[in-house]
Amino acid sequence: MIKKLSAFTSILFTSASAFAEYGMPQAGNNYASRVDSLYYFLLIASLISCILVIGGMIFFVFKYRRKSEFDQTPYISHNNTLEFLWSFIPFVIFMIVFVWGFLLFREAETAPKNAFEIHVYGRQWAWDFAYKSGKTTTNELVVPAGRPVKLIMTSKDVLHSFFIPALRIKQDVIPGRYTSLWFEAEKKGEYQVFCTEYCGAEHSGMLAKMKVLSNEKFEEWLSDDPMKEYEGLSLAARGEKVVSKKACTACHNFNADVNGAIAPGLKNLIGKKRNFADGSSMIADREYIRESLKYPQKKVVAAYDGKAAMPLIPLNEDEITWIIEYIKSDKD
Ligand code: HEC
Ligand SMILES: [Cu+2]
Repeated sequence: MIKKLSAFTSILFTSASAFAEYGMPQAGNNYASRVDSLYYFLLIASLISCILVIGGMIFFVFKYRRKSEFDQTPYISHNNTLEFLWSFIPFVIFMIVFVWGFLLFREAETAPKNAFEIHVYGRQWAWDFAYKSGKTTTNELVVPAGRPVKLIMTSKDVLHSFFIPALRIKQDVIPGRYTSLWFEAEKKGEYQVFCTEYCGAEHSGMLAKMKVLSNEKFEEWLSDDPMKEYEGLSLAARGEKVVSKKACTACHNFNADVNGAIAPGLKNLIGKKRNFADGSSMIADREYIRESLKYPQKKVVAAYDGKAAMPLIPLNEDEITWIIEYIKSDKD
């Protein structure tokens, strides 16, 4: 008996955990759990109404079906009590959902005054982050745990949308205007960030990681020497690191010299002839690469006129040198 019971409970637990996989993604803070509660309330309320309405329909179809030729439909004009109940009860449920949703929405919309601010730029197809200390990252949002964080966001090209499923928040990122998003991450760890507004060919690759660190670790990270990760590397190897960190590789293939679907292949670019959209042409040199990075729209390669544009990605002089060395280097 006890054996059977424990077998039964273990089946119950495994199916419950299997069900959890189809349920909500992990909740990174208390706000996320409260959004889930509202969702479950809606789910259960809908399930109960669904059973009542469809069950009632099936019941009446059977009970009042025409049993003989002489069956007559009874004449019913109305029923005050019933009509009141089936209007008033849904009204109460709707009002609960509205007020509950409104309170959560208002909380998500009003950032505390002392929030730690981080600038976010969406671009085809990466997320750039800029901290007030001057630190910048791409596709890596590092935040302190247990401290309100406010993201001030804009787009460098088209419409994007910043979505952190674990925190149950998302917000459109719009060219030519600022939008914001705030949250307080409670649990340390790594979370996925998505772009949820279709923004072109590589939209599905527009992913970022959010790293939640303890406050001390975060302060340490923020004041870290940005050159540390390049120590001991050749200039070309640093360039390779930069182009992958800045997500140039979302558009360019650095190991091929043929034109890709989205952007030119950049292998052995120096010394190659380039034709531009304005009809001019030149032999690519260092100066041209530098100009392509600093003023991407100045010379547009003819084959890509009117297609995905090269975005302006902030790079310092060191990084530009490394990228040029990387483009020049042998890659086989
Ligand atoms: C959204 C896609 C995209 C991203 C990201 C991107 N580029 Fe480009 N890039 C282009 C396109 C399209 C062109 C061709 C049109 C033009 O010349 O402006 C181009 C042109 C260039 C050129 C001139 C190429 C030639 O064949 O003449 C260089 C050099 C270049 N990009 C380097 C980079 C580097 C380095 C990065 C990262 C810091 C980068 N690009 C990021 C799309 C992109
Ligand atoms: Cu996007």
